[in-house]
Amino acid sequence: MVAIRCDGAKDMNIMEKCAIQIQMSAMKIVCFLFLSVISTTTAMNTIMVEMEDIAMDTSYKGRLFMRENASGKKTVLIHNTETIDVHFCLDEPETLIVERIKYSTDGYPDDVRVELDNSVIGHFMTHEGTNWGHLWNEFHETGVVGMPFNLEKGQHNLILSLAKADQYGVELDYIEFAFSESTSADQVLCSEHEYARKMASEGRKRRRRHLRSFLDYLKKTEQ
Ligand SMILES: [Ca+2]
Ligand SMILES: [Ca+2]
Repeated sequence: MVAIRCDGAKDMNIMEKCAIQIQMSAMKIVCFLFLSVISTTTAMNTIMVEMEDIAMDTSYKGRLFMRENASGKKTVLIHNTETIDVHFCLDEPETLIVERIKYSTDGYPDDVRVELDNSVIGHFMTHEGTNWGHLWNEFHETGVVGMPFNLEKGQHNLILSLAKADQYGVELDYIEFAFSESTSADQVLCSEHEYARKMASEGRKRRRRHLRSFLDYLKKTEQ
C-alpha cells in the first residue's frame, strides 16, 4: 500500500484513505497484542530434574556414579528391573512434556520405557558402542519422549525402566520437563519427595541466614 500524507489533508478521498490507513494500523496493533497474549499463555516452562537429586531412598543404593562430563558430575544407573521414579504433586491442572533425557551407556543399546501413571507414554533407544567403559562419560540427549499430557491437579508418577537391556544398563544424568504452569522443580515434586524436602530445607536455611543478617544490621544501626 502506498503511504499517504495525512497531515492537514482536506480532500475527502485522501481523508477516507487516511481513515482506512488508521483503522488498519489499529487492527495490526490489536492482532499483535492478541498474538502476544496467546504466545505468553501457551509458553511452557522447562524444569530440569537431576537424577541424583531424586535418588535418595535405599532403592538407589550403589546406583549413583561420579561422571566428570555429567551435569552435577553424577548419574543414576538403571539396570535389570531397577527403576527411577519421579513423583509430581500438582497444585493445578497442567500440561506436561518430557522434553529431553540425558544419558550415557557403554555396550549394546537399551530400550528405555517411560510410564506416566501406569501407562507407557514412550520409549527411547540408547546408543550402541563400546570403548572399555569410557563411553559412560559420553552423554547423549533424546528428543521429546511421548506427546504432551494434560494432568489433573494431584499426584502423578513418572517411572523410567528398561524394556530391553544389555547386561550393563544405562545411566541417566537428568530429565528436562516442560510444564505449562509451574516454573521450578520444588513446585512440581511432591513434598514427601526427598528432593523437595531438601529444597524446602535449603529455603528455610536461606531465610534464617537473611533474618540473622537483618537482625545484625538492626543491632549495628542501634549502636
Ligand atoms: Ca547399555
Ligand atoms: Ca546429573
